[in-house]
Amino acid sequence: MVQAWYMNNESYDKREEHHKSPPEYVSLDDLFEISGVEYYKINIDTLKSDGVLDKIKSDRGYTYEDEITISPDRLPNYEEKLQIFYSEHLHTDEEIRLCVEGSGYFDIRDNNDQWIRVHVVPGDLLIVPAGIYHRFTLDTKNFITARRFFVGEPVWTPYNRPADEMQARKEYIENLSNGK
Ligand code: KMT
Ligand code: NI
Repeated sequence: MVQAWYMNNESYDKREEHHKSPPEYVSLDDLFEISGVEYYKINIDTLKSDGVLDKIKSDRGYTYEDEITISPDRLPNYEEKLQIFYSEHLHTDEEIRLCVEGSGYFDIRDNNDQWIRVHVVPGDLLIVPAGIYHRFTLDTKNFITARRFFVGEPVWTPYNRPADEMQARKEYIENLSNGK
């Protein structure tokens, strides 16, 4: 099951949990309130027939879909890619990921600029809004397969922080303060 918690800010291996002491968990409702990150639970076994994913795709207009596996022996230029994924960045569009195998961490900046670590496992669909600062890493199991969705032709470009002057950033801040 997905879990989210505030990170300690220590610099040891990013693949570890980085819990605070004592741990400080964040509910999915609170996660949405303070960051705009949305979560859906998908049943991987019935995904083709139960219509849940299909409804999300049609409601939100996701027309593009592919799959990415991140592991030392499955992803070309693995080290370089992981470094890019883990550099704090934003996108001009939503980042939509459904974990279908393995696991990993999406780190999300909350409305006080604190890191929340979201541990995704199979069945977890995360929608990271345009303009939010975030990053991704594998956990100590070093393996994830995720489906990626997009509205129209995909643009995966990361804009590293600082990107405060970007329109997507400004709109994100505006939407968050309006509770959208
Ligand atoms: C990204 O953009 O951060 C990625 O595609 C990596 C995460 S997908 C499990
Ligand atoms: Ni990203």
